[in-house]
Amino acid sequence: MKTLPEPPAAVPAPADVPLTAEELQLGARNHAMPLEMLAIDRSPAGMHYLLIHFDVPVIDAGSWRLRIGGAVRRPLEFTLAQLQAREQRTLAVTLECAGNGRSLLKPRPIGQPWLHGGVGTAEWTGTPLAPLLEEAGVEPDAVDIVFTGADRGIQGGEEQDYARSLPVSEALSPDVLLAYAMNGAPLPPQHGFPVRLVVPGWYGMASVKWLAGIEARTRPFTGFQQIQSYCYKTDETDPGEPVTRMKVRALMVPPGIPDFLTRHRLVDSGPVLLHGRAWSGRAPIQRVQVAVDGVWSDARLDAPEGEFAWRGWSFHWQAEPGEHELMCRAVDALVRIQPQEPEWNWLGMGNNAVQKMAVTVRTAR
Ligand SMILES: Nc1nc2c(c(=O)[nH]1)N[C@H]1C(S)=C(S)[C@@H](COP(=O)(O)O)O[C@H]1N2
Ligand SMILES: [Mo]
Repeated sequence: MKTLPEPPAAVPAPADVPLTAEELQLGARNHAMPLEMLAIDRSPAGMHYLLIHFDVPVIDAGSWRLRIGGAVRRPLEFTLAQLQAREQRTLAVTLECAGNGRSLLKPRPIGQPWLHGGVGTAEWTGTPLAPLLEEAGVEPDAVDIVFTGADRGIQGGEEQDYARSLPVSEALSPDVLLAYAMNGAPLPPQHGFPVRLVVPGWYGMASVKWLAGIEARTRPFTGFQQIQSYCYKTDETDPGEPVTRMKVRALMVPPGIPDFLTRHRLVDSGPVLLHGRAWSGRAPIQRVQVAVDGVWSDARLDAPEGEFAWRGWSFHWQAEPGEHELMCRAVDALVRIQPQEPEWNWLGMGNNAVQKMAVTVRTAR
């Protein structure tokens, strides 16, 4: 008789090994935003990054219902048309996966193998969640609102629906949306059709896709995606601090042209406009700086385009022939800065270390 394989550990140990086939499989399913798309303010669906834990559920919009229940005075149920008939709001929101930058850590935590591209900004249209919760009448002793997706799978040996919670006070924020459109079109299947949560300022895991149910709870939610994953853990046994809002970060459009395989950049000498985007989930962007060969200068900031969307920046570089290293970093209004080197943690969360890019400058012909 064959013995079954050992169930996977809740969290696989970080490794120094080359990329595994499993990570490649995840990386191919969940694509990054190509960094040249930092040049446009709104990421088209198809360019916006994707993170899908299990399978994309196929949902019939006609029979879909959203249920609001648990510790509420009046459980409610909505059709898509009923949600669309309510107050409508559109917000430009930068979403970033909490694991963005994971594969730049050494040793490498095993999971979705992001480099820098786990980010995007779209215009999300939907109805604010707060009035719905007020109509349902969340009981005063409720502590968490749990959002459950229609996708189901196994992670850390535990079968689960994808589910995340927000503290009641955060769920009642006027900016949290039940979104049914992305960049003016119905949500594509991969981004949560027919309705997803959008929680501006938070790392992406909070914005539950394929929303099926909303439940008020009088005890803290202890689902896998809440307390096992998405925590800053020092090691396997550390419960860690929960991952919440996005840390401050700037990224740069890679200048010049790439080498196909290595993506190493080749730039013509002379004036080069370096540009990119910067964001923080906690406070407005105050400053962006660019370094050429370790010497930092201030970049110019574009006008802000909404409280929750990334901010454009640019910097004029006089490129001299030779090998150079470019870096960029941002500071937010709470004077949070980016670490020069990654801050390692067990699950590879929130790596907002300064982006570094090697470029070869050739004499312009
Ligand atoms: N139901 C459900 N919601 C989900 C996820 C998921 O796997 N299932 N992934 C989360 C994570 S980790 C991120 S980073 C964002 C990604 O949103 P996007 O794919 O629209 O960019 O969705 C979040 N919402
Ligand atoms: Mo994520």
